[in-house]
Amino acid sequence: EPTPSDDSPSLNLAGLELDRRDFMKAGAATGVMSGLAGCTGSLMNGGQSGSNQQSSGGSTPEHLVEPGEHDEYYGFWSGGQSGEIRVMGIPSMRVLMRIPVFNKDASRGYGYDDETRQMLEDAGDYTWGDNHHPVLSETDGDYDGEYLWVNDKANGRLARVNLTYFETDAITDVPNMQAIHGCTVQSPDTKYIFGNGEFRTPLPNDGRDVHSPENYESLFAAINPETMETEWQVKVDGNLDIVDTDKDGRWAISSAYNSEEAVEVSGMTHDDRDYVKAFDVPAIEQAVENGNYEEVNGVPIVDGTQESSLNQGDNPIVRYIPTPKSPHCVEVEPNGDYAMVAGKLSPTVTMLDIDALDESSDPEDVVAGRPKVGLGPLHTTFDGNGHAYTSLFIDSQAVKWDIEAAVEAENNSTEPILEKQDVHYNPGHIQAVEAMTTDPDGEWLVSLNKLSKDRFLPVGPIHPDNDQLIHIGQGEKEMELVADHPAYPEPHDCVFAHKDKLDPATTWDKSDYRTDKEFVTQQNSGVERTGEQSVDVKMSSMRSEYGLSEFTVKEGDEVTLTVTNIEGVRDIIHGLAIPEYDIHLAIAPQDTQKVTFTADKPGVYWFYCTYFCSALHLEMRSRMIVEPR
Ligand code: CUK
Ligand code: CUA
Repeated sequence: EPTPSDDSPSLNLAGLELDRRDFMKAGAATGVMSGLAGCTGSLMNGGQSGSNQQSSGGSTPEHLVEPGEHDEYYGFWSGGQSGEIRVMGIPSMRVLMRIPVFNKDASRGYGYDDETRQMLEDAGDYTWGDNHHPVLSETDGDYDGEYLWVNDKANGRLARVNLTYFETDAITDVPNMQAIHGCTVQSPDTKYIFGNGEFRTPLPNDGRDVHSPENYESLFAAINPETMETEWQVKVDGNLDIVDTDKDGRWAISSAYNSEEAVEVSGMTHDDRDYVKAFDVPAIEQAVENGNYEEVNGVPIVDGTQESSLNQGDNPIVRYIPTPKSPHCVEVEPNGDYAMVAGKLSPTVTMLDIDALDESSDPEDVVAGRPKVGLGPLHTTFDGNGHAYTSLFIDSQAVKWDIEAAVEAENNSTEPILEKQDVHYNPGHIQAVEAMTTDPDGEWLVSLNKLSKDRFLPVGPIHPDNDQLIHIGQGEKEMELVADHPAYPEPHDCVFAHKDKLDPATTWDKSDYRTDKEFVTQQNSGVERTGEQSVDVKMSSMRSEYGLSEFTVKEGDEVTLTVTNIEGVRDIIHGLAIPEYDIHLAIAPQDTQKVTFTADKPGVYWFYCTYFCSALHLEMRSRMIVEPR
């Protein structure tokens, strides 16, 4: 008997829940705000003050990764408003590393050395980002372990993380887009990274049309994965939300809301329907090639609105498929047959038949199934065995359902719902191992719960999220909750790759240096005055000294300090901190870091190593002497 973490006193699958579904349907159908308020109210306040009704969590033997053993999967978590990516092991749920992306992070020297500081400056010079959707590069529909991309919802940016070095190597500020929300790689071979500009703004957003919301636009962008340049954009009606692609490189399918194009919630929820947008990628490429675009800020923008001439006739570049109001996510299942559109306000998942996009001009033909999964469906993931798992925000559950049974249920009374697992509480994304490939492994699933409420020791009014690990069996009914995991605010999504698909470096290869940096040995450590007020300082670092025991500059000099870690063995990292100069470098074996600063404070500054590297780590320090001018 499921015991949903809900305030409804005796919610059960057969009775009360149906009543509530009907209640919600009535609200959505009539557009009556009181009906919707019952629903969005729950969505906003997280539903209910839940109590811990299921005593689970902790480690089970199958979940335990013994000391010295490795996890089976890498998990990459978005960090939300922290701006970082977190690397975790599955199934241990141990945090293995944090990768700063849109945020400065002294522990890795990110944003402090010249190269990463310049990268952040060039990408708008913001100090934070809001990353939601980490996605992995694919070759032939499988993760190839090369790169990860992630969006910045706050500032309309896209970043790339190099998975050889586990560091951010590119950030692009995508033109004409204020908030990139949905973000995905184009399967099967990562020809593009697609980003959805969620917020509608004037084009360009330079002060024109500020009081004319009817002229605001929401854009879909195709970004080159190598150059990180935006190749083209498509403007559409409504606000774009989440995007996924088919498995053949033809369609990118986006959820969308606010077809009313209102600027307030009441207007955004007025109509009964919204429209999923299916972008016909080759058709858009053709339109660009034919010159059917306007150029704004250097990017070709193709008109994909419903009135556009490119959308008349039998081969529109964007198909508008009606769905229940304000759907949340789109996820394409591993075979590439169906795209699952989670209802959010509707208790259903709308299944779109991807082949039918091409075969029928009647959008209603495209809907292959509408399983009733429960209240507040947000995201769906897959185990590769014909099952889908949908998160239910309001019901606080993960629901397992059978994909083919859901299609058949349209014509007979097949019951596609197999099992419901309580989660704690109010899940957003749900993700199974390798779920975005054409051949997921099944076995593990993580529910990213937005609220943890009573699950952990209280730590003040800002609570962690709760990421829960669920074992998923190969049979019909086998979801088992095995661990709770508090998460720093705030992951939205994650993606898991088998460990064999990655090949991380243990030391740097200097031929991989991204910018022009000299590898400094002990012999060529030294100081060179390059101008009246500029000095080049170069030095090596190894256990347990820097290549220079001191260097002297003059007050006001611009100092360019280049430091190489000449260690050849893994895990011997040297740091370099300069007190009162706000400088910290973290230098991996065979890596070189460079920092440029003005020596504006005369005095003696003991710069020292921050990574505990040897028994003489504490002694690993030298003097920077800044002589008064
Ligand atoms: S998401 Cu961005 S609002 Cu459901 Cu993928 Cu959390
Ligand atoms: Cu080098 Cu501590």
